[in-house]
Amino acid sequence: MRITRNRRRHKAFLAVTMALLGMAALLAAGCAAMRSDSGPKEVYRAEIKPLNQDQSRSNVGGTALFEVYESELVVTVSLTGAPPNMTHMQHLHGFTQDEDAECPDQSADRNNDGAIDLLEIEATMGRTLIPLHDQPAHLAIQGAYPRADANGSLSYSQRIPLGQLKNALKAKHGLTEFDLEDMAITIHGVDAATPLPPSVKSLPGVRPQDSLPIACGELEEVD
Ligand SMILES: [Cu+2]
Repeated sequence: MRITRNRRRHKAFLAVTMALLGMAALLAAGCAAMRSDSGPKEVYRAEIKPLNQDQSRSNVGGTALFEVYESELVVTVSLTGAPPNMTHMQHLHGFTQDEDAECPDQSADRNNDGAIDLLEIEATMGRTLIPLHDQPAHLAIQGAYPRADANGSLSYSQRIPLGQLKNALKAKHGLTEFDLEDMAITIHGVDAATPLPPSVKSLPGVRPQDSLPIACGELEEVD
């Protein structure tokens, strides 16, 4: 009697265990499938290094990550050493023809005033393509850019609708090939009180202190 009951219990226990194991296996398989479906299709990374250190008197560094999903581009920038307590313009720069944007070296300072200004970076980086603020797909230079805290740390994260972004790039710049590998990111802006030579050029209506490039990074695809 007792043995039979125990055996029955044991059988029931086995059945429940097998069912649970089966469910666990199904769940694991499901999760793995979901992960591979929802992960980024491509990932690009830029190592950000300082520019114009004589003017910025700072050592800006960090990384920018660009994750391309089916319908979104997710951008994450994290920096340290930026001029503190101020917003910093940041953009993806590039050429509209098939040409690789490169961060400039000191030879980009064509007028030899000691600073590589916004117009001088165009020779190696092309034009401003994508502003990394709160509405990048609008492509307007104006927007809410991230702010460096009192320690000079800056972090930015934005999900950009990819279809809208590509359409805007095509309409505004005639860009038909969207290739992040050919782009480079710049961070701009020194303290408003920073003395700059009058020859430092900027955009109309933008203080040269706000547009001076202070860091740059070239995008590389991550395998
Ligand atoms: Cu820029």
